[in-house]
Amino acid sequence: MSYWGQLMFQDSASLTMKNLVLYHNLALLVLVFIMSMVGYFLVIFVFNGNLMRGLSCRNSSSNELLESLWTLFPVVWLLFLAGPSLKILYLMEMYSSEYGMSLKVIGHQWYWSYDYVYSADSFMKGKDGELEFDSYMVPTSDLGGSNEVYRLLEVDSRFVLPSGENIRVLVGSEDVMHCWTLPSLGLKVDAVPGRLNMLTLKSNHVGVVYGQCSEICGANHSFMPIVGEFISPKMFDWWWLCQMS
Ligand SMILES: [Cu+2]
Repeated sequence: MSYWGQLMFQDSASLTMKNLVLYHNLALLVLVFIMSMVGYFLVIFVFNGNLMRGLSCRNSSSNELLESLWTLFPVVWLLFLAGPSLKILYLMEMYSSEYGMSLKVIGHQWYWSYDYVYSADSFMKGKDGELEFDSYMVPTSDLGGSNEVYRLLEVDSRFVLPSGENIRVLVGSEDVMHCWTLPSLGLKVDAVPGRLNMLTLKSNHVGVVYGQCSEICGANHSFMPIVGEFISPKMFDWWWLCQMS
């Protein structure tokens, strides 16, 4: 995470985030086009002496075709942006009926706790059990001088999930509102006390994802990072067996 890297999106690890990045680029393209056009006409009008004095406008007080066009033009652009936006929104909210497993995420002041819950006919059948742990931030003084670790982002226990599988995530809170956010997966879901928010998570890549609580939740709001590891399903089976034994 270099300085310049922080100005851009993280590399996407899920289809949702890939779509979001593409949509961002599309919207930016439209924005640049409109800004250039408006800027161009602004310069023309400011530096054209005749236009400023109203000399060339004298005989052109109305033009119905032009007026219709500049009314329709923004409508077309808005429709152009609305289409893909609604499609991504639909894809993000789409729930898959086939889950390999469920992960319950509970926000606390100021740490996260993870609880693995299995559905009966999951790919983890026969290895049922329960695993629950808390995930605290590692203080800077305990990080050491390594460049491999990120200050205020590392946690003592990461959640581990299989990549390429549909995972149901249930997010809740025990005290105040938190927000479970993983930018590289395009995920952001509020952790609200008294209710469970459900979402589908699927990482197409193997690797580590980082995130932070995104709801101002108290004094140590900045110190409750989220770190997860996505490993291959086979590796996950081994990991799970190690946790159970
Ligand atoms: Cu929080």
